[in-house]
Amino acid sequence: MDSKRRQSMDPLVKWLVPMLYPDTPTLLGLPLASSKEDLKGADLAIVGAPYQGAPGVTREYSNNLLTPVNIRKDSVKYGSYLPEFDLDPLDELKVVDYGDASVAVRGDIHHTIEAVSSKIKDVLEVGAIPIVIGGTEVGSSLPLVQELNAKSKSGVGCITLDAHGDNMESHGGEKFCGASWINRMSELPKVNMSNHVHLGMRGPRNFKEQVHWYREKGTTLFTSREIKKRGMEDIARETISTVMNNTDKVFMSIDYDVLDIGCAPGLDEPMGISVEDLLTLCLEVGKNGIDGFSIGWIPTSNKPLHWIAIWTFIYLMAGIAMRIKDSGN
Ligand SMILES: [Mn+2]
Repeated sequence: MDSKRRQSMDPLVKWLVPMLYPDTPTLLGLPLASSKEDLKGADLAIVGAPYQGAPGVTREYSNNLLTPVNIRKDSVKYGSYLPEFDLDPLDELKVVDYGDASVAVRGDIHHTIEAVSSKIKDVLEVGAIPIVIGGTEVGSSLPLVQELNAKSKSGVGCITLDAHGDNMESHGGEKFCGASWINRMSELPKVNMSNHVHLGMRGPRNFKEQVHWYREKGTTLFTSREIKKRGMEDIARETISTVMNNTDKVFMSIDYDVLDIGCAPGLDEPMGISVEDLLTLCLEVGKNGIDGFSIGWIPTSNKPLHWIAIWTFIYLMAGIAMRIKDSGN
């Protein structure tokens, strides 16, 4: 199929969008990049990270493996034109779906990181922006920031959104897990934590030591109370200037529990930010330039959360498209 995207209801009704698996379309019906060769000329490329995460921390993990597949399935009802900006980001950007990393050893985090990194490397090599989906952050956001670290000359600016710190030294004896991946990120040579902004942290699943660790390392920490008080536009401005200060790469990772429980059913933290705040940030980050984006953590098969995740990706693309239009390229 040569259509670069779904432009009417027909392809959906007739199931004519490009298929990644027999029952799974590409994200938004984007062209499928089956090989590294197919990535050439792409501005952005989707990489799925089918990783299960560790069991047994009282949450529903059982669908993590399928996060990249489920999000793709729930995406095909959307096009990409946004009336609110009279803009179709896919008029400006070539975006492809590069499929899933082949995580052959289920549950092995080091193998997962290697498999996901290899796909990310391919995307970066052609000068495209990797958009990683799934992986519970340690298997998606961590390999992404590692690869940007390897490419960076002056430093990587990091934007992370999460109700939780995710910065423990280790959890249950595991140094590479969802609760510790930001600690591993801080050890990368091109990551200066004064270029790190952590947004939306709140609530009683965090420990005092985690907040102190962030303060000591120089991270800018915005709790969701502070975001609400100051307003996201102001917070977004400060976030962007902090992560772009003397860096040449910027990356963003979203744990959707940053959202209030009222708009993230199935996730477990009240008092979070709104969907509008999240989308505002994505748009602003896109407008200012980004080198990698990770949709890391959606533990349920809850469709509304998938829809929100797809919107964040579309708003990020809209920001990038506005940037391209403004620069006249
Ligand atoms: Mn979290």
